[in-house]
Amino acid sequence: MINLISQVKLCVIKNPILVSKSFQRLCYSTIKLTSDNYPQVKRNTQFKKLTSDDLEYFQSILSPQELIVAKDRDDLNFYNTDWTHKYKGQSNIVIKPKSVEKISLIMNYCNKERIAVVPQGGNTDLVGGSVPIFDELILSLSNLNKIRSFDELTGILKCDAGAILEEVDNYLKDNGHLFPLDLGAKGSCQIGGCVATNAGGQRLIRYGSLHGNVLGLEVVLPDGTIMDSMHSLRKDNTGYDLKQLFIGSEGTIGIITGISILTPTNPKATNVSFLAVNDFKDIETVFKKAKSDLNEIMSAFEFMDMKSMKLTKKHLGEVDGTMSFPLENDYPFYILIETSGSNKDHDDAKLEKFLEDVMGDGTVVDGTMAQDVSEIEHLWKWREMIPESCQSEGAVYKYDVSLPLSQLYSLVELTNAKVKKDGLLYDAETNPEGQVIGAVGYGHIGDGNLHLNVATKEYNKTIEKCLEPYVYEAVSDLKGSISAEHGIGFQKKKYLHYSKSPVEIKLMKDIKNHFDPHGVLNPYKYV
Ligand code: FAD
Ligand code: 2HG
Ligand code: ZN
Repeated sequence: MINLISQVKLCVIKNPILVSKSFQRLCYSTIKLTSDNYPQVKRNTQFKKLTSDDLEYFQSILSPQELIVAKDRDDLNFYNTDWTHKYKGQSNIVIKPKSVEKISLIMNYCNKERIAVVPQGGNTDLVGGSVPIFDELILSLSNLNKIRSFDELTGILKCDAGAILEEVDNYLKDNGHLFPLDLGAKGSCQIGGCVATNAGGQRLIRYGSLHGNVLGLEVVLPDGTIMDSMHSLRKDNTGYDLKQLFIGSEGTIGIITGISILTPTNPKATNVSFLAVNDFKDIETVFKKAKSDLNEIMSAFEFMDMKSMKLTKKHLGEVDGTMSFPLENDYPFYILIETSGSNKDHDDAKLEKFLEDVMGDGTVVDGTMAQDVSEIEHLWKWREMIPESCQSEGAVYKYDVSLPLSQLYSLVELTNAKVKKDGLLYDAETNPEGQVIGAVGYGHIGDGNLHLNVATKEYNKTIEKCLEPYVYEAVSDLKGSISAEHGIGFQKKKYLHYSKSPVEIKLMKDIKNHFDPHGVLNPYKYV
């Protein structure tokens, strides 16, 4: 048999670096307050402003490590500012309880006193959901971070909400398993935050969504009641499946404190290939064939466009000049395919045949395959660093949408045309004043999920008005969803109707009012 991989151009990957920690930038002073940027959103006057009595109460139950009170305006910048530096609140207090009971006491008190609370995990949210809008108290889960139990036979893991995804994944790998969710923010995001946003990520195509994998939750309700539903049952048809309501509720109806989740065994063999195609239509062809030929071993199918890779090349070059691009030339589109299975020879043979076919018929015009773990990480890095790279020029407007596959990329083209028509697209010669670098597209093709990122030099109202509601209308016209995985948060609250009917929105409001009649949990967001 011919060695088919030798037909694929293999690049030498030098000095791979691992950046799994989320990107943290330090220039907080230039970020505008959300309340100044969105003056139409008013502080709810029913909410109490914190008094010294409130502080005394918190001090009576919390140790100094569990309570941060700002002495200076900038002390809580990290907690007040979102990952994209688009939203900035003005909270003066962060509470980091070490036990579920303390969270319960705090919520009971805040509910009675009408103190608004924002639950916060790793603060990697991309829709302005994890930071206060005004002076809401920040309740961080980061001190509640233990693995509670793991059963190797069933693969059921129970952990605290504040456990960091990457740490949990490493723990599971040491025990022959892995977390059924993987995403670029794994070094910072928490399991509770992922469940609260129903995060999707790169493994969804293989392991399904958290709605399927989470077996039970422990939740502190807004009045402090603890709902202990930490089941280990794969099958349980006794009435309404209450946990589902909290998965994706973005901290609006309860604080998730514990998670019981089914984890798969860690595949023994993993392969990653990085391919290039000339047309978006070719991605569809490759995907269709991968579904059929790689079938049960396919664990990720991601795409990136040329512009997203150019921004990443520039950013990675600036961050670490040693990161070589996997291919020698530029192409309009790239695909990253990961396979994972239990028999390396079998998987290699399948992948080799697949690559031979798609390169042989000219659908794939260039490609490379990782040869070891560090090369796998290197190839993934070119995908995972895109979100960070897209804002390296200053700012980014992020849209995370579900669309029918055949129309997925048209949204990127429409958006570029719109910013150009509005005179906002930067061009060194014809429009040097333009503030928009460009709209780029990448995402989880296997899930019909496009990430449209509009890279800009700054956040400003002219750009925002050009993009919104334009993008949401276009998504609605294409029968898509305005949020595939990042959620609603503050950014999309007023646009929910593009994806939900009036009846659905009314039911969502009823649910919110049922759990949180005083609206103290994560106000000004979601519904
Ligand atoms: P936070 O950002 O702190 O909070 C998120 C929301 O959940 C907020 O509304 C907050 O109030 C609420 N919340 C947090 N913890 C709790 C809790 N314990 N109980 C109740 N409510 C809570 N998302 C994807 O779906 N797929 C991806 O591939 C993906 N990749 C990303 C890559 C990068 C580089 C970044 C920065 C983000 C990415 N995200 C992705 C966004 C994603 O939503 C988060 O990374 C993750 O799900 C949020 O976890 P967190 O702990 O940081 O939560
Ligand atoms: C990803 O898939 C994340 O990389 C982030 O969901 C996407 O930043 C984005 O828009
Ligand atoms: Zn994503």
